[in-house]
Amino acid sequence: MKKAHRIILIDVVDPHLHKEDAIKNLEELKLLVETYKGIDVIDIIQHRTHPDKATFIGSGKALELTDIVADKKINIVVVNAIVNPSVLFNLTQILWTKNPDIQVWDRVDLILNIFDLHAHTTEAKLQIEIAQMQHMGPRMYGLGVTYFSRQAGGIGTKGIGETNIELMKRHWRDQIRKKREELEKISRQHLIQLERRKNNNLTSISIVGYTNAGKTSLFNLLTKKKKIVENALFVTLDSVSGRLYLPTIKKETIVSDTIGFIRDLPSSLINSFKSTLMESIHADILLHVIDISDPKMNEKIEIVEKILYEIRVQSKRIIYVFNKIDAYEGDGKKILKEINNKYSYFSPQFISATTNYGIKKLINEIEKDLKNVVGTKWWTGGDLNP
Ligand SMILES: Nc1nc2c(ncn2[C@@H]2O[C@H](COP(=O)(O)OP(=O)(O)OP(=O)(O)O)[C@@H](O)[C@H]2O)c(=O)[nH]1
Ligand SMILES: [Mg+2]
Repeated sequence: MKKAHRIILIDVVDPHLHKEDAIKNLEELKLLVETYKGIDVIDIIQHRTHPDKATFIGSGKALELTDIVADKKINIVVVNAIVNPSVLFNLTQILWTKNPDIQVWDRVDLILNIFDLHAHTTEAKLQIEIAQMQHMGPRMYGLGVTYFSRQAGGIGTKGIGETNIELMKRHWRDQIRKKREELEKISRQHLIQLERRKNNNLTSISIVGYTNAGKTSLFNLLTKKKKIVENALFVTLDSVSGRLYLPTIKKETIVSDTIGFIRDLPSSLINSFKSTLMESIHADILLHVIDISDPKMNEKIEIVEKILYEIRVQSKRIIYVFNKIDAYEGDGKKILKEINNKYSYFSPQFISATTNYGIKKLINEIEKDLKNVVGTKWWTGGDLNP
């Protein structure tokens, strides 16, 4: 059996951040890490500090970390932030003395590694590879410089290292270009397929939302499929489609489920997932699934809205679907009123994908909205199997 990774989590908290929020952030980090099987969390450090330019956690903590890495035989250090590659490089170099195989990950590395575990299609795999190469690149050159100049006897013989670094960079760039070309081919196919659907007057709806909101559970209900549902983050990575029969108009529409969103996703990462997100970008209607039982609901709604804006969704209609209503513990009437006031533009729907509550009403809303969005042409023709 493969040996488990021994990992330490470092959560660096802005001293101005409220203590409760800091604890919640840490919980999300723990959830993220737990998704990654084969990892033992050996230690967690939550450090309140302003980020240090060189090491992020500060030189004192970095030294402390060196001892922990040695004592507890740690092989992965995860920093819960998105940091400059030079910082990760510096930390790796400091910890190298105790464990030459040490890996220092930031939040993006962690998310990418989780993505890697769940990616099934060639498209998703390629997107992750490219994102990983882009994210790791600068660190690799940095470590390369150190490695080669060490080999060459250190200071004064930098020239040899530099030549090698140039070679490495060129090789790296070529690799990324090749992968991009492969991905572009697949993306073009994907786009052609979407165009064909439109030409056949086929409508589509896409399920989006924060990770773990219950998107796949709703997808399964609507399409009668059996995709994996799990209480973990990023279970779904690819985009899958099914069909939903709309009873009053006696027609089918395509429903797709895709990757969930999370806070602090850098734009570069979102961009590299554009191919997978294509279904959502071009859908006639988006169902934004929200976990109403989550205390951080409002913040998560905002995060999803921001990402939808960043990927430039072209849907003319977004419906807010408040899920897990069965698990809501507060004053039900009050929250319903609040949501209806605040999000009236998005025709809030209240459902439970577990108990089926509200699904019929949601389908009614979808039918009504599709009619408005797509127009009457759609009702009169169209081949369902292009
Ligand atoms: N109580 C309750 N739990 C639900 C409901 N819908 C989904 N869940 C649970 O929420 C968890 C996440 O469900 P998924 O459908 O996998 O969520 P997702 O949004 O697809 O998650 P990712 O693909 O990981 O982003 C699972 O444990 C589900 O059983 C609901 O209506 N009520
Ligand atoms: Mg899912």
